[in-house]
Amino acid sequence: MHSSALVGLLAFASAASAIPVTSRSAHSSASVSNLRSKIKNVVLLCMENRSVDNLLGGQTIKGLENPINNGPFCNPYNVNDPSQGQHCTEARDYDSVTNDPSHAVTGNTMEFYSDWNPDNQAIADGKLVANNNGFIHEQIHNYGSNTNKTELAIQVMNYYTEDQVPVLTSLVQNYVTFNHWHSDIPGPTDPNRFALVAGTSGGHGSNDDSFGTYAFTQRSIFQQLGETNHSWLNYWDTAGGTGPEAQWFSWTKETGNQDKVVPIDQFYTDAANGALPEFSYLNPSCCGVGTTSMHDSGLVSDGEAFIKKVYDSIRSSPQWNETLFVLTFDETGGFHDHKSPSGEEYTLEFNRLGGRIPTFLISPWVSKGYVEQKGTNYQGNSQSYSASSVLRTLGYLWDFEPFNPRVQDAASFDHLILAAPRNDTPSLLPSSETFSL
Ligand SMILES: *[C@@H]1O[C@H](CO)[C@@H](O)[C@H](O)[C@H]1NC(C)=O
Ligand SMILES: *[C@@H]1O[C@H](CO)[C@@H](O)[C@H](O)[C@H]1NC(C)=O
Ligand SMILES: *[C@@H]1O[C@H](CO)[C@@H](O)[C@H](O)[C@H]1NC(C)=O
Ligand SMILES: CC(=O)N[C@H]1CO[C@H](CO)[C@@H](O)[C@@H]1O
Repeated sequence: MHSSALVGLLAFASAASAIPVTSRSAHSSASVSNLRSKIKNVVLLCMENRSVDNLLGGQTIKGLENPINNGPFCNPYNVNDPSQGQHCTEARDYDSVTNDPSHAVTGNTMEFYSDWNPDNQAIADGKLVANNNGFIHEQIHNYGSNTNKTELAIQVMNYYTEDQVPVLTSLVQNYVTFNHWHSDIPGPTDPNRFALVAGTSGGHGSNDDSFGTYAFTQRSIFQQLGETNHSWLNYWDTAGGTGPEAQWFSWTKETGNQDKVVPIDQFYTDAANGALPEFSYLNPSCCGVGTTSMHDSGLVSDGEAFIKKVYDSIRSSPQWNETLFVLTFDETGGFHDHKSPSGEEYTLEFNRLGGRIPTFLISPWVSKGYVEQKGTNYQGNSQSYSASSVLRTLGYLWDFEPFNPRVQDAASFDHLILAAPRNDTPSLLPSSETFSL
């Protein structure tokens, strides 16, 4: 056979295949040029405070490591006194968890290491490994005096069934779900949201007052795109509660880009009119019943209704055929997850990842019902994904260098973009009903 015919045959075979190429081809010029030729618009939605084992714990798809596939997983009521018993993961959780589990740096440390002050050097040396055993202990420590301890254990250990989260179940079955996507910082909301748009928490480990004041001088994705003539808008739910991240950066104000922070309702009309910018960053509302972020105190079903509304409007948009919708979370919210934060050293320099969070790629250009395992960094090393993976991949799409070594070292997901589009994507997601125990 003539060699060019063989090449043609192979190209056809790979275009027709539903199986994506391995993460070993991430960062390659072929993968990057495929990404650039297929994806023109990216929609990024970051929800609030849920772990993989909590929200996707009942998903039966193969390859996703979670309580229903690999559990049950158990935590003791007291990490220092096994005689107090334990609670194991079960298939039921509340629609709203009012005793917000701790996800501050100290709370996360207890949850992962069963100790508020683990030996940092032993962790750095790999001698002390997280056992993910302290979730109930931390919850009882915070709420135990007046509250039924079994209820507290259920709050952090139990998980949602496929029926309880029909919108997410449909996304799992129709698109790409990551098995190893961790929050960038083992701590709370704002530092993790900062990491998603800037690749760093800028040294911040808590939701301190400096967020929200155009105070940060770090380079953000908004500045990067603005300076290279790529269009962007930060659509936010004006009920507030998360971000809007574009307002955190001094660049936004100094360059007169405050008007790029717009109400979320405009997202739906822009999608319908084929007028979405190249980069749409979406902020859900938070926190409590009636808000959309899936934050513990809100209803998971309200969050599902919001995701459905966003999905349905992108899916019916004239821009659908060129759009990649990335749905992720900021951090684990203090809900149990059995996977250790893979990681480098534990120090307050924030060079260790947090727990696993649900993350999806949604597009006609990704495989159906595919679970992605670990990724690969630019040097070919196996790596967990994290928020920095978004900036790493967007750098390939829109031709910019990683903002810092952490982003440079992140696994990218360009290889998950197919060579041919699918024509079997659901035109609407199912409706979510409110449920109760
Ligand atoms: C998407 O559809 C438009 C309009 O039909 C077309 O011009 C464009 O080439 C398509 N994009 C891709 C990546 O197929
Ligand atoms: C605590 O909660 C559990 C689980 O809901 C329940 O079975 C138990 O009766 C409760 N205990 C008390 C003392 O209310
Ligand atoms: C962006 O657009 C402006 C105005 O058209 C132009 O002067 C500038 O060179 C462009 N910058 C880049 C990086 O393309
Ligand atoms: C929006 C928000 O802040 N959500 C929760 C997640 O984490 C932070 C930090 O601990 C909590 O304050 C919030 O309740």
